[in-house]
Amino acid sequence: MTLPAQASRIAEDIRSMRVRGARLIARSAVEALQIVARNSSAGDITTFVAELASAARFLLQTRPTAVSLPNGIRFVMHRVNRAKEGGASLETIRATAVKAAQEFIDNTDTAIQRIGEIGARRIRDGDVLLTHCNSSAVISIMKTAWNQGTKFEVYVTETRPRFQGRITAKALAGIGIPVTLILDDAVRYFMHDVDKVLVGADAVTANGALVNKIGTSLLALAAHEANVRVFAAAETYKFSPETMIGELVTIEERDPSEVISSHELRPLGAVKVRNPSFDVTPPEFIDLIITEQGIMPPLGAMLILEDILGVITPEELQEYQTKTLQEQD
Ligand code: RUB
Repeated sequence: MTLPAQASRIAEDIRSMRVRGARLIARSAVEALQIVARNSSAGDITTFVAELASAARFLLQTRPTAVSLPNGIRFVMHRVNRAKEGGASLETIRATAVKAAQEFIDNTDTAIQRIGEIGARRIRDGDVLLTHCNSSAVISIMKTAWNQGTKFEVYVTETRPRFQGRITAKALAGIGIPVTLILDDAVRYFMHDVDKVLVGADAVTANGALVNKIGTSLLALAAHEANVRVFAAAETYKFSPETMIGELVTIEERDPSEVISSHELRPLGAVKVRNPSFDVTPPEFIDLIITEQGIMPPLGAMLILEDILGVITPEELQEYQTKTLQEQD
């Protein structure tokens, strides 16, 4: 199956990181699915649903770590399959797909707005904050607090190898927030100045561990040592249902050339380069997770997942997961 040009451009943008950050990745993938549903010329329900499922599989392969992506795709496909099983017509199923996609997309906006409002209450006048990489949820919190008149400053790590910290620094400085850009390696050096660490999330696991940009766990370790609180901002669609049954979140490993060019590497001799893009911060190193439903300790992750899935036992989840995979085949 060939994707409509606009949808395959979105997939390529995600793969090449022109579109990045867990929220935008999910939102864009769901938008691509919406385009496929709108443009499909399938003449029957089976072909239509197979086209959507095939596009879903293609989009799922673009980036492996952001759990928001499969969750967004599931959000649409579940509704499509439910409509199909309920005997709906082709046009009703198409409308269901388009509407579900729009609902998810709208939700990505309302969720970070809400996270901004909830998280802003945790920032006090005079705070020194530290963040890593580039998270729209974190920026939403800082922007909301700043617009409410809270005065604070922010250390931003540059976030090697792709320097997303510069995007964050620019966004915050653009609002007027005092920003200091620091080396990733300097977090422990500066940690004694910091009141709170605030980071985003690519995934939250059932036990409350946080998957985020490589270096987050080191930063959390330094914060733990210095008794500095660590907050993670994560919409509930970043919580991973698979981790309820012991699956691990896949950590994306990107091209070594992001770390060092082959031209610079050659003179070093037989040197291997590794470039994992994310790491896992254990729940013990996270104080609170800020979601659009409220603030909770990491161990509350299970409640969010139970709420999302409407399932409690691992057996039920296993059944859910098998069904989901079948639905996408
Ligand atoms: C981005 C990153 C962000 C999370 C959360 O990594 O790790 O902290 O995705 O972002 P990459 P948001 O640049 O490799 O995609 O809050 O915008 O969803």
